[in-house]
Amino acid sequence: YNLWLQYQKIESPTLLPEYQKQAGHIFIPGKNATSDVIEKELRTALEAMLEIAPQFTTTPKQETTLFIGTREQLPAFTLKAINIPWEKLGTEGFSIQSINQNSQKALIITGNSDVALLYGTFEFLKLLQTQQDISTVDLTSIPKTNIRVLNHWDNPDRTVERGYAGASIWDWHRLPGHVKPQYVDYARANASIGINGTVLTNVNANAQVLTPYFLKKVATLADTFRPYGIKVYLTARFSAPIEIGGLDTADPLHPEVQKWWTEKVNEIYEYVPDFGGFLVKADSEGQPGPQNYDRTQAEGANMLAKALQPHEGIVMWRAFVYSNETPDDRAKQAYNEFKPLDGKFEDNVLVQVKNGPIDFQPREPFHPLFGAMPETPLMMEFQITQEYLGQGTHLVFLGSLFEEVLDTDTYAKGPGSTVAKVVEGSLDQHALSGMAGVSNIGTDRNWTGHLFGQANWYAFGRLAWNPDESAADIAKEWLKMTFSNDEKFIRKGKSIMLQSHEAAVNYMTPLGLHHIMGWSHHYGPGPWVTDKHRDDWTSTYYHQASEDGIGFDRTASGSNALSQYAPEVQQQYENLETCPEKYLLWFHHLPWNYEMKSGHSLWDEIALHYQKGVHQTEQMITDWKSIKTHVDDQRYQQVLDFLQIQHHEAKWWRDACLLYFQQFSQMPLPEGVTQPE
Ligand code: GCW
Repeated sequence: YNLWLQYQKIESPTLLPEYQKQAGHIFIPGKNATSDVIEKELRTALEAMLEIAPQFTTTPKQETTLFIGTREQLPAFTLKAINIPWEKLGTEGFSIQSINQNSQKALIITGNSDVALLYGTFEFLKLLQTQQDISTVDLTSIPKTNIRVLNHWDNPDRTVERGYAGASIWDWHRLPGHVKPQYVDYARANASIGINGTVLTNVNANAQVLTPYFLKKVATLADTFRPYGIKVYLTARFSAPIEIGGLDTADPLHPEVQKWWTEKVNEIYEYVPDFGGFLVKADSEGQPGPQNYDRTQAEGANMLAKALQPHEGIVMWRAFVYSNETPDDRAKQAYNEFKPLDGKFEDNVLVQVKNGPIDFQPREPFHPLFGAMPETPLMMEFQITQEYLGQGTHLVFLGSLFEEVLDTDTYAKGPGSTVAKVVEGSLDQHALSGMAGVSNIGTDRNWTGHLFGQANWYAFGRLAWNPDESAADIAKEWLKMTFSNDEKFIRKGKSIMLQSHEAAVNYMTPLGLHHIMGWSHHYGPGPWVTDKHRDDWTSTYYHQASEDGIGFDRTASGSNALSQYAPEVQQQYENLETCPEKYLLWFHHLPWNYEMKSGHSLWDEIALHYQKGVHQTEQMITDWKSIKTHVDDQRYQQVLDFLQIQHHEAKWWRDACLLYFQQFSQMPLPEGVTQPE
């Protein structure tokens, strides 16, 4: 339940006294909700980790060893001793510096706002949790994106779309009367990793969430989160003026509709004075949108943006727009819809783009919109909940997936134009920038269903703050804070986490295969589905397996989705010599006997990847068993059970996919691959 804020007792005989000394007397001059929160967190953490009850003071004393204040609050002698890039810190960045003071060490945590101090405090606690040397700290941390939000796909009836961790944590029925302690812990956890916003409602939710009945409840959540620097946002169903407003149109250019939204927004700000804004899914999977009125996505987004502008709210307009009726490759549709609109959005609109062009697959190449809309801030949308990645039972560390996407070069402005730079806004100098993560949180006691799902929430927050952070470092930090600082434990734990994503890709969708999961629920294999519902939802559509080979031709001879990327990327991916094999069947349709770099035939290589995935899950079990002594029984056993399920299901994936594809390849399984029973 305590996530990465376990605050375990520091056992080290050298560190403990040092930490105790440093954290014993704390100066916090602030007198507001956020400084109260800082004090409370320090009390809880220091008592647990150091077994001390720290003394707090609002005026500096001789014995003060830890100073937590803004530039205006810090005593002059500390200001003289530190060197802070105040301007650069902005409103959320912080510095922690150690200075010599009356022959003792003093630590200064500072920033330009109370929330920055809270972030700095969590960083300080992390230094203790991960047992760092604090005698010579000099660190500055500034978020590289300014909107770092969770997207809850939580419905008003408390079901969670694609949620695998119980019901929605928003207990609407008991709000606003009852504020669950869990809301506070949610805010603490998020603040500790720099998340500063939450979209409370599902992108598919109906307009009900904008009615006063709900807004009252939303206001209570906003009040609870505010001291932690977290703003609330809501999803806005495009047809709300009809559904709850009694109008007969939702046409964004209709004055009545504009007036309705303006009034609705004004009303929301009466409940929540610092409301963040709207997240919108329009013209996609049955959701209404501007297309219903022959208007563009920009016209739709701008109408809402204008209503929000007087309040400094923003619109996060999703680019997940496609139609199954369009015969064109689904991977191309969002780009075709949005690219021509670059530069046409109001300043307070961000276009929110999923990491890949289809839909949160175990692995996708980056979305071609990244780098293609220089005039528009593009937000990254990652999925933390594991819809296509084993849901509530598979251990898949998504830090690796996020890192892979962020590090990829779009070549939009020549080499080095990584997706991270697009998202940070640094490539095109945008004032707004952001990252959204589809939440994996629910009412399960451990929040995320699978214990290691916590690591994905954690990794998302850390990468939203700094998209250049390394997944390996994040995994290490998380393991230390969640379990133990023991070196062997960390080594093995890291090995489990860092190979887990590749393992899942191997046993689910190796070499660029995608969307071959069971229809609709997306759990388990289903490459055979011949679905009557929608052409593009049949799994056969995505893998295109037949006697002549396998893979989706997205080169010029096929759908030509490749033409949506910068020329450098195009050339690299269209050429079989240079196309990374991990994307091979995403872009190419190849014969079963096509010779891979390894010398194996394509068929053999596919089979060997499935087998490797199975082996990797076995290795994960062995590694986990080897660190049993470092984990309490309950957590140990849950993870072990799930790893065993995962191993079993990796075999299911391998056998199902190989038997299915073998009908077309007509080739025997290579040596080393287990024959399905
Ligand atoms: O992949 C699909 C999911 C839907 C989801 C949609 C989206 C919220 O299967 O459950 O709806 O993506 O991102 O809008």
